Amino acid sequence: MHVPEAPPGQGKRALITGVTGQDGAYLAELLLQKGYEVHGVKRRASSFNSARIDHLYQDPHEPDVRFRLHYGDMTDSTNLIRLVQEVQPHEIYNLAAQSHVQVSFETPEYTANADGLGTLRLLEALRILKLEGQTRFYQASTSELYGMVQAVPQCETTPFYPRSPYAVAKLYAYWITVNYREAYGMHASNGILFNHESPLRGETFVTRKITRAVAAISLGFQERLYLGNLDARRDWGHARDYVEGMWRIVQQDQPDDYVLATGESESVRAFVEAAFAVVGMAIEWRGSGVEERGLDATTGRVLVEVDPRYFRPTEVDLLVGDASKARKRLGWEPSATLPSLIAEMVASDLDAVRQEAARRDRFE
Ligand code: NDP
Ligand code: GDR
Repeated sequence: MHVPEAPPGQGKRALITGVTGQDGAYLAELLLQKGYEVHGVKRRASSFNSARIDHLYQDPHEPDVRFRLHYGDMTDSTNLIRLVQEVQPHEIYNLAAQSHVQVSFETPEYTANADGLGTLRLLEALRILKLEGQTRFYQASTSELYGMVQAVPQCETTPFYPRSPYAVAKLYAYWITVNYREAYGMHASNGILFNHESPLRGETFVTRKITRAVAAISLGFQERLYLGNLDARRDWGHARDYVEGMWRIVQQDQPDDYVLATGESESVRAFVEAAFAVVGMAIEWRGSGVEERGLDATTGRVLVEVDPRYFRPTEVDLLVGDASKARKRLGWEPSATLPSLIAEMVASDLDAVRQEAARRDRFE
């Protein structure tokens, strides 16, 4: 008789910090599909902040609920200890962070607290509760650790040179994860993830800012898009592929650190061109530096302008990752291409802008 295989997560509990963010939403969905009981940590906010995970919501009064939300904050040790004690997770995915590089220059102390010390608090919670031998730990590390270009493509052995308070905080988180692995034998791993995007990407990161603007401009609801450094190059993948990589890292017998990246790098300028091309608009660039403008090639209208407000005090010029180790050991491959990612994001923002317009019309 054929006995169907149990899903890999059946009987397992996962705790996700940052569940309301882009990656938290995709990861929660993935782990639920894999049969896990998923516990997410969300912050209290004065308005709803759960739009990305509302489709996963289950009424806690129903039987067999597998998705639960808990209030929490990475700056509150007592809260984290209590949550870990309550949930007794088999796996923790630490995704919570003040994740905006430019904002970290404005809020450096808070960023260090949430992103750096927050990671320590979770690791200590595991030790205090004597779960260090049982609970596996994933730390959301970042290609921002490489910062100032030392070598390309960047891999697990490339030296770090962080270039923002965010990256410095994440450097602490990276090393404290390694240290707890070595000191206490914890199954604690870092995923060094290069930029990954999706229709759920926060609206102030450059890709989503561009795709939203392209949608609004092409439908006549926005005049112009203001950007900072057009020359920065990034290795952009799809968040859905990257959360699968996170899960695979945690499933390995031995904890370790892995780069996840596509191996391709493009400039912000090229991303702008590709996004406008999705709506049939071609961009012609004129001028240079702060004088650079992106013109509609057909009408000559200025669509893109440089605003130095978006320049960073220290910039990361070039990121391109080498994910050979992940490919070999985890069997991980990114499935999305940059053109398919951009097309998906623009299509989703066109829908969103149309819906907003329809809503506005109803109220007028
Ligand atoms: P988001 O900014 O979309 O999500 C961050 C999450 O962290 C949100 O749920 C946010 O809550 C929560 N959060 C922020 N501060 C706190 C706090 N003090 N206590 C509890 N929760 C908090 O980020 P992404 O989903 O894009 O990224 C996930 C993680 O991966 C982050 O740690 C990021 O730094 C890292 N990373 C991201 C990459 C990317 O390209 N996306 C690449 C490499 C690493 P709220 O919704 O309330 O704001
Ligand atoms: P990044 O992402 O800093 O790489 O961090 P972001 O999209 O903010 O910037 C990418 C590059 O675009 C340039 N840029 C602009 N950026 C923003 N946000 N807004 C603009 O108007 C603009 N114009 C040009 C930036 O200078 C930069 O060079 C993201 C975050 O998700 C981090 O949490 C994560 O760790 C890294 O990716 C990997």
